[in-house]
Amino acid sequence: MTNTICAISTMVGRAGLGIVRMTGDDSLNILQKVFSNKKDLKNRQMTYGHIIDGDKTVDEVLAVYMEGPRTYTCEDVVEIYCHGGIVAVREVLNTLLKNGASLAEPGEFTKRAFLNGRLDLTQAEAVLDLIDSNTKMAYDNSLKQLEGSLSSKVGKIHHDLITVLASTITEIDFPEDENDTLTNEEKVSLLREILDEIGSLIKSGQRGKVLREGIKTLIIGRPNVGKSSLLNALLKENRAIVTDIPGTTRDTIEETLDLDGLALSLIDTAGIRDTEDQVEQIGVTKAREEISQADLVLILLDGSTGLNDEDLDIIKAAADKEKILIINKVDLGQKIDKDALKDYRVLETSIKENKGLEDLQDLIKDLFFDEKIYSSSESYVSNIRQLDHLNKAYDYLNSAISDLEQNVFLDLVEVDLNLCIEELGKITGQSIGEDILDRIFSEFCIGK
Ligand SMILES: Nc1nc2c(ncn2[C@@H]2O[C@H](COP(=O)(O)OP(=O)(O)OP(=O)(O)O)[C@@H](O)[C@H]2O)c(=O)[nH]1
Ligand SMILES: [Mg+2]
Repeated sequence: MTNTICAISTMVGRAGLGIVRMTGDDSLNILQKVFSNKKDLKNRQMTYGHIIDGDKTVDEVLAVYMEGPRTYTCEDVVEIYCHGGIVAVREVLNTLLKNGASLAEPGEFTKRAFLNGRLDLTQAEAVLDLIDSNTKMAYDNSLKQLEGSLSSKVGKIHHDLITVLASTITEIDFPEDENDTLTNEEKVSLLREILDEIGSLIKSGQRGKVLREGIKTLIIGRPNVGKSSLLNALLKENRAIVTDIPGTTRDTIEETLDLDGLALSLIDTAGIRDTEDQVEQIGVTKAREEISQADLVLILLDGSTGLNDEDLDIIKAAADKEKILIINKVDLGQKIDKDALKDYRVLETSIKENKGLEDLQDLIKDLFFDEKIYSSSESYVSNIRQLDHLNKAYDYLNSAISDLEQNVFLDLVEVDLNLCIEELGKITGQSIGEDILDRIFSEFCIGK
């Protein structure tokens, strides 16, 4: 017997419809208690009626009952399509709670799908990514992962490792029996292939991070160089206040831009200078701190005034960062000696006259985005948890290979291979603890 849980699965707010969902052994029974038209209910068929609480009508709805195991959770599922807004959905939910269902935890529906074997962990995580995606490309990647592209890759690696492990164990247990086992050289060459595959999955993680989280792009520079103007021009809206008074922006402003499927998380900052103004000073400190977190730093310079020490100081602060130097206000003349900046990527713009912005966007795309790679059918490792297990698996495998090459005890090789296999199992969820599972699913929204 599983307990029966329920939740609102749609956004609570002004909307035409809302969906309340329930899963567990008692789902049908509870629906029958609260549904006016229970006699017409049939498996997998939408039925019209009212949700009732005693003699009170709660809402006019469509309800469907789906018998497990061919459902999202593999258990019996009920969905009630009621009116949207904030009242109807809550009232329907309350009625279910009153009649024996309990409130679902975040991600509990998907967790049940995982525990009942319908999804593995990479697929369950893909559900979360799918909901969270804010560009089409991130969405497509999640969809591939949901269909099992990452699981099947990891599964193949897992399978190949077991072959080597089995041969190693046979060799340990029956040292005289040489026919059935792989030679050391054969093992090393197989394991090297597997190591390469894990390595390329790890590399895909960098791209996956960009897809999932976007590129954190910091706009930084002296006061009044046009940082907020750049933010507005890229977003094509007047998001930040622009004036000719230096020190206009005092706090950081963050907005997302979809650059042909690549999410840029743009951050406009307070112009960097020494200032007596306390509020502005906090903004300046914050701007400097943001540099360490950024994936890309756009440093704005004022072409009409030339370079000064403050500019050089800002460039230095972003020394180890991917960056683009933007000489702005070239409509007022260009006094910066570009030779002094020859080590950097430099662009000229006039935000006022809308010049150079296309070039800037193209350059960013070139830097982060290899269209051939992204549009291929490959899927990417998209989260830190998966990447962490892959890195550990890589290290264990590396050490197994060097043990084999140095002809040390096979028992040590066996240990490393086992540890490597265990790490891979954690990616798909075969070998993972309850506490970790709880943590993963707690990131979900309620009702999924
Ligand atoms: N002529 C000219 N003026 C520009 C250009 N870009 C921005 N400006 C003007 O420069 C002034 C400052 O622009 P902002 O975008 O507020 O500058 P900021 O870097 O955000 O300034 P702070 O927030 O004070 O650090 C405004 O009057 C803009 O209209 C440009 O390309 N050419
Ligand atoms: Mg500003």
